[in-house]
Amino acid sequence: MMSENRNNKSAENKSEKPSMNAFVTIVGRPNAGKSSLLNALIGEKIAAVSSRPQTTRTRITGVLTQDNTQYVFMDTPGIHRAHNKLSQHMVKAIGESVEEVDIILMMTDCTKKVSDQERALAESFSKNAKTILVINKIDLLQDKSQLMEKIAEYSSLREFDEVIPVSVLEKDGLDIIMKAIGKFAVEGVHYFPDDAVTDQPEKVIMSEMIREKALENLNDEIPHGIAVTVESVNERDLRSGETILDISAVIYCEKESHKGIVIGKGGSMLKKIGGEARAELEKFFDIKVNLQCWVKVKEDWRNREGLIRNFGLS
Ligand SMILES: Nc1nc2c(ncn2[C@@H]2O[C@H](COP(=O)(O)OP(=O)(O)OP(=O)(O)O)[C@@H](O)[C@H]2O)c(=O)[nH]1
Ligand SMILES: [Mg+2]
Repeated sequence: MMSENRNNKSAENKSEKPSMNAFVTIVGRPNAGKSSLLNALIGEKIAAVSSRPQTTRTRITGVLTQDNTQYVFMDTPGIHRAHNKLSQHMVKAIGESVEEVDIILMMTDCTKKVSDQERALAESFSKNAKTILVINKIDLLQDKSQLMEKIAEYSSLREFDEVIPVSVLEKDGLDIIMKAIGKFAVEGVHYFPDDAVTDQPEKVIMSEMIREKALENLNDEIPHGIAVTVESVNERDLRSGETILDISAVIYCEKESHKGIVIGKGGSMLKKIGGEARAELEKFFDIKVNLQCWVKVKEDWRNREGLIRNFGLS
């Protein structure tokens, strides 16, 4: 994984304690803040986050090694009713994620009522799993008595081992989550190098960063029909002695009429998306980036298995 090379995080603490691991699957309603939590816990932004529901499309693994324990977090798409073939793959990924895991972290949004999907999800957890209910976005609550109501409401979903109200945005309560997870860690090998943050291929991390910027900048029905692929990544030495990363990406949309919107007047929208993505890529990979984005149309790709597979979404 190249992101390891360009993004070295060295584990300094070698100890005599036994090797431990904790596998944590993060599930819950769309837009609850699951990917935000993943990023916050591992301290690196590897998962796309946006104000739009159904941002995450596949399972994303984040890794954090602290002392003798390796935490492996699996972020999943928000649970929803499948309405196209892509959705079916997303829902399947959630089902597979909760089948045989050690620790399930179910995330909810305290500004929302319990949904039927959340009920069904909570019932589908394996009996042996340790379950942690995380009630997110408490920064949005006006008064704390509402929080008690929410805790009672959500706790009725099932018997959770832990119930933790947090604000991921304000990094409030994250230490309590880590403490709870730490209690459920078991003796076992570290499946990832201790300096790894993810097993996502570098090109996938890049394309997700670009897609996130497209999601945030585009209005209406276009965002969910967007897919991004990174076609090439090349390092080039500049005369100044600096190295630059040339990245070529394609933003796919579903309709010819959407293409013009993604490009924008005089290329303004594409420039904005590309500029924001470049800034984030430079930060993550710690290298100067030259990003070229192209826009192409793949009619109705969310209902075409071959294309879904090509985009790495099945
Ligand atoms: N106010 C507030 N907003 C939050 C908090 N945590 C996350 N958000 C916002 O909620 C939105 C959704 O966050 P995501 O992390 O993408 O949510 P998700 O659960 O991964 O969503 P899907 O991938 O669509 O299932 C983003 O706009 C976040 O900035 C929080 O603690 N408080
Ligand atoms: Mg997400």
